[in-house]
Amino acid sequence: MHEKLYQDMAQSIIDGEDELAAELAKQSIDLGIDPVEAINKGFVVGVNHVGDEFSCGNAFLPELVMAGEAMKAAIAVLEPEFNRRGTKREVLGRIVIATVEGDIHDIGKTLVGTMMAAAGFEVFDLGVDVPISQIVQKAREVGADLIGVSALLTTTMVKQRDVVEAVEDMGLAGKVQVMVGGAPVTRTWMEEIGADGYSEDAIGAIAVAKDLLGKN
Ligand code: B1M
Repeated sequence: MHEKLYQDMAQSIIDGEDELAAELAKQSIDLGIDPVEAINKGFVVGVNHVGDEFSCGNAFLPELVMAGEAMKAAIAVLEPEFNRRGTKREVLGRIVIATVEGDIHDIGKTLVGTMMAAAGFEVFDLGVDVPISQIVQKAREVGADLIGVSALLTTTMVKQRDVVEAVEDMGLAGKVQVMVGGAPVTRTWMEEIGADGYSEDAIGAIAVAKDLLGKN
């Protein structure tokens, strides 16, 4: 069901057509499709294709930029739908979320933040390319339970380790737990750097955060 729509969604990202991507996102809402399905079966297929072509040298930076913009346009349309479908009850916990210093990839991080907010977390999204000290200071300021750090580059993953160390250095260990994610990040990496939680996708991030806070 909806296979053609999912294919069109993927193609709109490959072609970098932001208006079309937004229109297809709207169509999916009108059809009652779960926004998570629309993203995973449609738009993400397209952006992964562009990423693969980029790594083989068949696509270049402008294509990557356009695919990113089209993804953002689609997610902007789907965002209110996450909130509408969310089951907001009591606040489950507070999370400061950011993409680490040196890294400007924001689509996955924003998606994780949006979905966690829809699931009942209070989310402080600091954006991209955020210095470690700023992340940890914000967590202290708002009394966060969790810090969530995203990294999309093998060269910026190491900054996640710096976050874990900064949490310890600032005396927040035991008070603030650190979750890591992003395309190159793995459970092994999480264990290696001593982080508390890892998820490969946004849905999983909600479950991990609930687990860490004993809210499952
Ligand atoms: Co970038 N880029 N990029 N890029 N880019 C990748 C990551 C790359 C894998 C492409 C490739 O070569 N195949 C490659 C990294 C290689 C590596 O390090 N191993 C790469 C590169 C090289 C670069 C540049 C260096 C290119 C250049 O300038 N020569 C440059 C870096 C700039 C910088 O950051 N300093 C760059 C730039 C860009 C754009 C700006 C053009 C654009 C980003 C636009 C934006 O974000 N506004 C872009 C894009 C679009 C990509 C790809 C194609 C797609 C990323 C994306 O948005 N995916 C990407 C290839 C790929 O990943 N397939 C690529 C969709 C998104 C929903 O998934 O972000 O993985 P993702 O998030 C997922 C999960 O990872 C997880 O949940 C999310 C939802 O399911 N998750 C978490 C994420 N954060 C989490 C946190 C959690 C838990 C789960 O807890 C806290």
